[in-house]
Amino acid sequence: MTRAVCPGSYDPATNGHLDIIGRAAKLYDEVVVAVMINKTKKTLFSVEERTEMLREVTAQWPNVRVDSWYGLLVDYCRENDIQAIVKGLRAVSDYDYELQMAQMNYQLTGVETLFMPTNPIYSFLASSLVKDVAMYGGDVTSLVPPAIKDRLLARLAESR
Ligand code: COD
Repeated sequence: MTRAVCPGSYDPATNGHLDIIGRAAKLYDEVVVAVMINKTKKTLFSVEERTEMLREVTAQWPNVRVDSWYGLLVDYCRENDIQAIVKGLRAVSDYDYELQMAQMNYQLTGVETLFMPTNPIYSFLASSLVKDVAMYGGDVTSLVPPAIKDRLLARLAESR
């Protein structure tokens, strides 16, 4: 069985993330979306909330499951028999850091990283920008799935 992981913070997941996840789901028997826990990073949504939202918006793909993990990504891959890490690349600026991580992960355990060029319609899209636009009243309808838009607007309203 071929198995890949799409790791990220997903705070929250955007249409750019989902494009990569959906494309990976066509290439592998199983794709695990791993919400990585970074205790030093302040997030708008808790890990449970991010996991729950991802489950909802990836339900369309039967071979995609969502999990969360605290620790090294390579350890998650080893424990879950995952052969490949799939990452989306938005621009050359992503490449420097992604290449460094891919090489470090390969050095640690030999796990491969595959880069998938983003669909150009999402190349400007980042969770941080979506939060910013929503916070100042901009329309994020085309940037995130409807269920995530609703949760985002509700969370921002709570924090006002
Ligand atoms: N289009 C296509 N792909 C996109 C888009 C978009 N618009 N936006 C994001 N992506 C892809 C990118 O591949 C990105 O890597 C991934 O989605 C996740 O994005 P984010 O922003 O949710 O997540 P990041 O960048 O904060 O995630 C970084 C990780 C959590 C993956 C990384 O820090 C990690 O692996 N941490 C675990 C600890 C570890 O192993 N550290 C050592 C690393 S060598």
